Amino acid sequence: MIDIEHFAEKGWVVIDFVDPSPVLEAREALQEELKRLLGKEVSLEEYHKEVEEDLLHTDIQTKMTAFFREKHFGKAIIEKQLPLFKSFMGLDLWVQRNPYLRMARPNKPQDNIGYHRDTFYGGSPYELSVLVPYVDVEADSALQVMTGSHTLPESHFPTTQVENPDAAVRKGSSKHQLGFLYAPKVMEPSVAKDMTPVPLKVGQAIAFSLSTVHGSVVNKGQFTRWSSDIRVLNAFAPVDLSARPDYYEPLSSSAVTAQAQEYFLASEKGVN
Ligand SMILES: O=C(O)CCC(=O)C(=O)O
Ligand SMILES: [Fe+2]
Repeated sequence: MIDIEHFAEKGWVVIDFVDPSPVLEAREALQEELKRLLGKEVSLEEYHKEVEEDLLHTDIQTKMTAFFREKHFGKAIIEKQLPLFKSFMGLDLWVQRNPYLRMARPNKPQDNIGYHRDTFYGGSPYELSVLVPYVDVEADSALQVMTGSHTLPESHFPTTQVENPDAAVRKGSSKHQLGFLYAPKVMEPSVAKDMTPVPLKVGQAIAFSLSTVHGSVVNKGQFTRWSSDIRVLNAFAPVDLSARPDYYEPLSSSAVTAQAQEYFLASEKGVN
């Protein structure tokens, strides 16, 4: 079960998956695809030793992301944990269609998007980010979160919007399409002291509200961090998705919702 009190108090919670098998399958498949792209066996953890150059790294991340999305690993992973998510956020759920695949090499700040709240960019606190690692992640490599930040108002966190100092991140560029922001809203440096790293093992995830401050500035560990953050939303949450109509796909329905949908589908078709 998800520790609901922990989430309520802190705005984030570590989840032990009830069925880690789809995570292990995704890990295996990523490993195989990486071997195919590099033409040799390189572990996910040691990837940075093989690919130091940024343009090549971005090209590989682009290809690995396309592969991850084609295989629908994100939905498969969340689907196998449905009992957990249903008790946490309801019976009628949607899951993100095209999650990002993040690859953060050690000592490469340019592989990270820094501290932020997704509410800065139009995300809703009704949306949950479920960050799933494909390698074991120790504290010095881990995503960091600010405990208790989830219920603080936007006015509590002043930001300065800048053009990304990384010239590879521009509107429409490859890195932009990988989830890097071309005009990030930069938080004050003082937030760093309130950030806590959350180590994770393969088969675990960290779930947090999109209003929780989170992020990472640089992977200070020894291994490349591979993860995907998969959004989950209650289908009836008051979130305006008109600007991103294809962002979510259906994941689960309550018994009554499923029958109501059949009724409306039949009515549309003019069946009587
Ligand atoms: O994995 C990361 O570095 C960032 C993830 C993130 O920003 C998110 O899940 O919203
Ligand atoms: Fe984020």
